[in-house]
This record gives sequence, structure tokens and C-alpha cells, in this order.
Amino acid sequence: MEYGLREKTNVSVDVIIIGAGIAGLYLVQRLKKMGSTFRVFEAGKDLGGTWFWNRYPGARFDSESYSYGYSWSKELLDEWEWSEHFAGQPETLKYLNYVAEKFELREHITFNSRVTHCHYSEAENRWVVKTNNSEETFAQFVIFATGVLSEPYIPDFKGRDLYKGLSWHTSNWPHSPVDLCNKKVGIIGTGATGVQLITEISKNIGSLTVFQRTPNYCKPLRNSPIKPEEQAQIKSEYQNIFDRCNSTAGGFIHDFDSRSIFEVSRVERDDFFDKKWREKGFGFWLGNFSDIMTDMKANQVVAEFVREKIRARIKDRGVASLLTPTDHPFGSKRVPLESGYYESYNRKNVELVDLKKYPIQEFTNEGILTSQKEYEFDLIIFATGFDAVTGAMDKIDIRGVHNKSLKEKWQDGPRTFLGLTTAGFPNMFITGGPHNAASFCNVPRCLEYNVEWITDCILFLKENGYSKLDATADAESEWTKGVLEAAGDTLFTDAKSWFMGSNIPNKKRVFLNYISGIPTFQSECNKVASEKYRIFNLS
Ligand code: NA7
Repeated sequence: MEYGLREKTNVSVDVIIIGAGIAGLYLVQRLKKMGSTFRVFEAGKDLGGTWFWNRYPGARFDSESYSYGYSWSKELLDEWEWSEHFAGQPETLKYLNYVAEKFELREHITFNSRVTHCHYSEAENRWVVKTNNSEETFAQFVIFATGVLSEPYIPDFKGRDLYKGLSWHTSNWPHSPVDLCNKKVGIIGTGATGVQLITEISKNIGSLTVFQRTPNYCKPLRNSPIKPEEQAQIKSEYQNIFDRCNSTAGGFIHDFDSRSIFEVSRVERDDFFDKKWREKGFGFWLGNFSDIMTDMKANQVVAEFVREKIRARIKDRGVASLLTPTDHPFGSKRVPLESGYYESYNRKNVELVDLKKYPIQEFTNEGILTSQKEYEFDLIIFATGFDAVTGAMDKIDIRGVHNKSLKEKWQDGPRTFLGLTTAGFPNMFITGGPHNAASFCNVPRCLEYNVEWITDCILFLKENGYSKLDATADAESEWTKGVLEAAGDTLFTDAKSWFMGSNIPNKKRVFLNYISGIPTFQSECNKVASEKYRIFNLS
């Protein structure tokens, strides 16, 4: 049987892919080459995942553009030219569409199809997948390419439905342009998304009221167009760039300096900080001294440096104080990269409300009532983040062996082997799952690796006459323990953040990412593959 469009009418295929974002698209490319039969279900009306949904003004990479694209086609790398060092959302979505057209991926995707059920039938050793269109499909393998930050979170504010004006979450920004120039707008949330959005919309708006619970340590992005000579250099160095990314902790071109902050003189340290601060992107965070994320004293030195930078940019001292973080270590939450964020608060029509002092009591017909006063708005924007890493899977009724629900299995925190599989859910893979390097990564670098690992594994099973692969409870326990122990040695566990699941009420507070770095992760996964996947239960 051939792959392709014809399979859309088939109810039984080798593989079902859920999601047509960065991982989903590459899976299509790989499975096509392998000659597998497959279906792809995508909830959105078009492809692109994160870059399809997150089209709010100001949305852009915080990875260097040239480190973000797919690395698997030399032709693609030669053809595509990023216009800026950190591309905006429209360009990234254009890129993904370009890839889909070039490699003829789009026709394999069924859009507007949200998977609601995914049940494993032990008797038949196959998965039964249902969508919101009541379509039922069977497959030997199922791959969740559902994304790390794809399940929007809107807090359950009292009276939220009473509000009569416009409102939406940043990941549901309307597709047609929104004119805010005479509008009274309120925004809740000052994470990486809020920071990008506030900076952009405050330039041309009636008034903007920012409701902030916790300030962040933001670092200048320092974006600029890519000049023709830079373009040529990037193209000639692609292999080095990707090799470099795969050798670092987070898959970015930046990596921690091997020295401790306390190893160098004060002058040397300040020079180093200044140099890193002037760098583009995450260099100041992920390229800083080796101990800033493990030693609180080291972290405090960096944090104070950033606080000084923040204070210097805001005219009003009270506002500056509110925007200066003191309650969590620098970098323990994702560091927002900004391009004029702090200056937004020097505008007369931008107001900052401190929710720690004046919490939101309820929504009203006209707007928001805090413990201090009522605010009236034409539009309220929720920049309140995502039920990260596990949220998209939790929303699907996933059942494995003995009809066991994944949501129940993970209620005290996720348990996986390699962050790619979970015991009792045979032939099921996750591309950006919990305790996988992809959840703390320059995402495509890790997703590409995962897609290749998963498809190689499927090929191995087929070629060697195995029909079933399931992680053992022992392997899973060891992996989970190792991931959590490594995280426990860092300052990441000190913050309330999506890294810890603690941004969602009632979600178990447990580290969701993988912190031991790309080389360690890949070497563990490579070992499993080179040992012919024998650590799994194979039959
Ligand atoms: P984040 O980083 O989770 O930020 C969400 C923001 O929303 C943050 O400022 C939260 O404040 C705020 N929030 C959440 N719930 C509430 C309530 N109930 N009341 C007031 N404020 C609230 O999400 P983003 O979308 O900005 O970024 C997610 C990732 O996307 C980012 O890490 C990048 O990888 C790209 P809090 O800090 O919890 O006090």
C-alpha cells in the first residue's frame, strides 16, 4: 500500500500523527520516505502549530532564526533566507508553509480535526483514534506531536462570563487585523508573551492597563536584519551551527561558560556580564557562568546586575520597583527577550497594576474589578500562558493497557522513559513530552532528533518482525528519578513557573522538563537504539 492522499479514506494505517506543527511536518516527511501508511490529524484549520496559533502582534523567535529551521535538507537551507536574526511569526509561518509545499506534506494532513480519544486495544494490538468529527481510525503506532505550549490557560476569574466586551487569549488572536488605536485595553500576564505583546501594542493604542502578578527578568533581544554578507556566512556555516546547537545544554548557539562566577575578579566578571548583555538572544542567560543556575549566591549577583538594568530604563521609581523581580532566581523562569518593553511603561497611556497589592476580585460587565477599583475596557487580553508540556495530552482521553487512563497515571506528575514513551501505552510515542529534552530546548533542534529516533524505532520494529514495544516500569522509574534528581540540583525548582507545572491551579508541582542537556539526552537515546531497543518489552 502506498502512502498519500488515498490513505485519507483508509481507517487502518501504520501510524497516526496528532498535530501538524514542526514535529508533525517532519514526521510526515520521514514516514513518506519509509513508505509507511499514515494519517495526520490537526485541530487547526491550517498547519504550523505554535506559529499558526500565536499570531499576536510582536510574536517572534527568541532563538536565532538560522538555528531554528529544519536541518535535514541542504536544498532547503540553501534556498530559504531569514530576513532577521529573530524572525517574526508571519515569517516563521511562511517558512513552515514553504517547507510543506516544497516537500508535498500538506495533502497528507486532515485539518479541523481535534483528536478526542486515543485507546489501545490489547486484543488487536492497535490504537483506535477518534476525532471531534466522529471519525474513527486504527493504527499500529500513534505519535503525539501535540506541542509543549499548545493548551492555552485562562484563569477562572469570578464573573468572567459577565464581561460584555471583547476578550481572547494571546494564542487565539484574530486572523484579521485589530485596530487598537482608540481602544481601552487591559492585559493580564507579563510572561514572555505579555512582554512581546505589550511592547508592540503600546506603540499605537488608546490606553493599556497591564495587570502584573510577578515581574520577570527581561533581557534585550537585540534583533536586526540579516545583511547579505551575514546571509552568505550563515549558509556556509549551517553544519557548524547545528553541530554547535546539538552540543549545548539547551540546543541554542549559546552555552554556559565553564568558569564559576567566583573564579574571576570583579572587573573580569563585570566585563563578562557587559559583553553577554550586549549579545543577541539568550547569551546572557544560557551563556553565563557555569554556576548561575545551581548556586544561589552566584545567581544573586547576576540577578542584581539585571535589576540595575531594569531600574535604569523606567522613569517612575514606583513603576520601576514594581517591574523589578525579587521573588525568584534569575533564569529559573523562561527569560523574556524584549525590544523596548520597559520603555512602554514610560508612555502616559500605559498603566501598571500590581496584582499582589490589588488582586483581581472579579470581572464585571464593563471590565475588571480589583480590590482597589474598577477598570473599564473595550478589550481584555489573556497573556496567561499555557497548561504546558502535559496539557494538550491531558485533554485527550488516552487509554493504554487495561484501559488505564494516561491522565490518571500522570496525576502525581508525568512518568516516561526518555520522555518519548510511557509504560503501559505500547507503540505510543511523544515528540515533545515531559522529561524530554525538547521541553527545555531551542525546540526544533530537539524535535528533529526525537522524530528521527521515533521513526528509526518504528522501522527497526518492522524490519525485525516486532509488532509491539512498551517501556518497562523499571526503565521508566529510573528515567523519571534521574530527571527529577538532576532538576533538584538546580535553581529551576525554586520558581513558580510552567517548568514546574505550578502556573496551573491543582496541577501537581513537579519539574516537567529535562535539564541535563542535549548531549546527555541524545547519548542516552542513542544507547537505547544501538542496543536494539532491548531495554523495552518487545514482542
Ligand atoms: P507564562 O510565562 O506562563 O506567563 C503567564 C503570565 O500570566 C504570567 O505573568 C503569570 O503571572 C500570569 N498569570 C497567570 N495566571 C494568572 C492569574 N490568575 N492572575 C494574574 N496573572 C496570571 O506564559 P507566556 O505565554 O508568557 O509564555 C509561555 C512560553 O511561551 C514562554 O516560556 C516561551 O517559551 C514562549 P505569574 O508569573 O504566574 O505570577
